[in-house]
Amino acid sequence: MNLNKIDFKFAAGTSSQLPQSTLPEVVFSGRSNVGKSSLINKLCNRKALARVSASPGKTATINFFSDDEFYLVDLPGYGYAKVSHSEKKRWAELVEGYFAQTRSIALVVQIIDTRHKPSQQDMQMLSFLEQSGLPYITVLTKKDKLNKTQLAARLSELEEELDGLQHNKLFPFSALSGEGKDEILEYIQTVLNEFEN
Ligand SMILES: Nc1nc2c(ncn2[C@@H]2O[C@H](COP(=O)(O)OP(=O)(O)O)[C@@H](O)[C@H]2O)c(=O)[nH]1
Ligand SMILES: [Mg+2]
Repeated sequence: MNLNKIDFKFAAGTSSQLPQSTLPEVVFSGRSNVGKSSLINKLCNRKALARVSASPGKTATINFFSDDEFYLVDLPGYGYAKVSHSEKKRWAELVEGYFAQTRSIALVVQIIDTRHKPSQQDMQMLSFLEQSGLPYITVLTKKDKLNKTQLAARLSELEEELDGLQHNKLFPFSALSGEGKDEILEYIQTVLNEFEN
């Protein structure tokens, strides 16, 4: 994995536009505005590889980035209240279509805001991942918005909120300070190495 070489490759707006899965894929999923683009940019050391937006709900395509060794797959954020019914349907067709295809998914990075109880859609996504048997981790974003005591409290609450999700691995992260970045990158690298063999 050579993150300095990573570049945008293509965007799919419907599942029929999805490119064939020719390389291992690391997939990023989460609610709109959770910090997904900020995480991707930080991991890749780039300012605007994935656009960071203050107005959520704009990314409605699955975006593929690659260094020619693996794909970084950016799913459109869910849970944005202001999108139309037809847009929600398109979102569902696209994301369900992606996971229904035979793809080389090496890892799903599910992203949750450290501060908040996982939403119903977060929980749906996590149970889907659990049942599918896909390898996944959970990144907890915006940890800088909590002090040490609050963070410790949220982490213990999350253990209960995510109870039953046995394989869940939690990675607290801050896009501001970069805390958690090295651990996440190391995990992704290990998974990609194992996936190759
Ligand atoms: N304080 C703080 N703000 C963040 C962090 N990650 C994202 N944000 C902010 O949250 C907003 C949404 O971020 P973005 O990456 O566009 O979220 P996305 O919609 O999930 O891609 C932006 O204003 C970011 O600057 C973080 O770790 N800490
Ligand atoms: Mg985004």
